[in-house]
Amino acid sequence: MTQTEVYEVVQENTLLNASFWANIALAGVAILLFVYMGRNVEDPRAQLIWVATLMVPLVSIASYTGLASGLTISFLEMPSGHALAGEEVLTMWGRYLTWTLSTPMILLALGLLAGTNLTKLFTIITADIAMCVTGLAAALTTSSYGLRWFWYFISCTFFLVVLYVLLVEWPKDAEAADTAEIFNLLKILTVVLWFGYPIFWALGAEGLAVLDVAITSWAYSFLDIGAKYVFAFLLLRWVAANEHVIANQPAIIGTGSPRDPGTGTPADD
Ligand code: RET
Repeated sequence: MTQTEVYEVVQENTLLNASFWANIALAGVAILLFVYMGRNVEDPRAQLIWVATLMVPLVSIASYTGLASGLTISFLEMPSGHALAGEEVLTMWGRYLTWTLSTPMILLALGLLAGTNLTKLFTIITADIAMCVTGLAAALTTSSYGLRWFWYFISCTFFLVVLYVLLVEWPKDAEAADTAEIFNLLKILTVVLWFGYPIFWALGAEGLAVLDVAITSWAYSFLDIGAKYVFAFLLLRWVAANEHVIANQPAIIGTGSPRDPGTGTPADD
């Protein structure tokens, strides 16, 4: 199918098309709102949280425009064993690709809030990118049904690493950083909503094909609204009001802040 043909299919499926445009509109509003909310943030670390959060709707606009234009959607023939074997199934692979960019931003913002160290941040972000890329591989594999699920399994394994840092490591850090209350709220929101993605993948046309493509797309769009916009709004509102708490955390790497170790008074000897 050519891109124009895919575009026409999207145009004809009103429910699917609406799920894309609703998210484009929402991302536009979110960008303006988040710029406004962070306009007075001055501490470099708090600013980094703000920039990372702002990247989420920016990536989202690109992601949904790719889908709405038919650029990042393909019709793939499912292998034997799949419920729709031999049929061309609409695959929104652009979603998995853009999650590779948006989810690390969410985790960077959360990690900075929790007062993470560089090792944990690196671990969770690499595992998260690997989760998205292997999820993309699961969606694009057409040679073998078993291998589609094997990719899915690999992706879930990376997801477990993400969950471990989120649920075990960062709560301890957040306690020490005095950000436990807001961190725990955002952690629960994130964990609950992120679980929805592999569930809808498994139930949607790419997995067991229990749910129709447009329903799955709306499900992802709703999850996106909570995991991105509600998350980002709560985080930015807190950061704007509690900048000093973030500013007092030790730097992970040089942030340009005068409080960085090494820029203070040299020790007497
Ligand atoms: C896939 C399928 C393979 C198994 C797993 C998945 C997890 C996806 C997640 C996505 C989160 C996306 C967000 C996007 C916001 O922009 C790739 C669906 C584990 C957790 C939060």
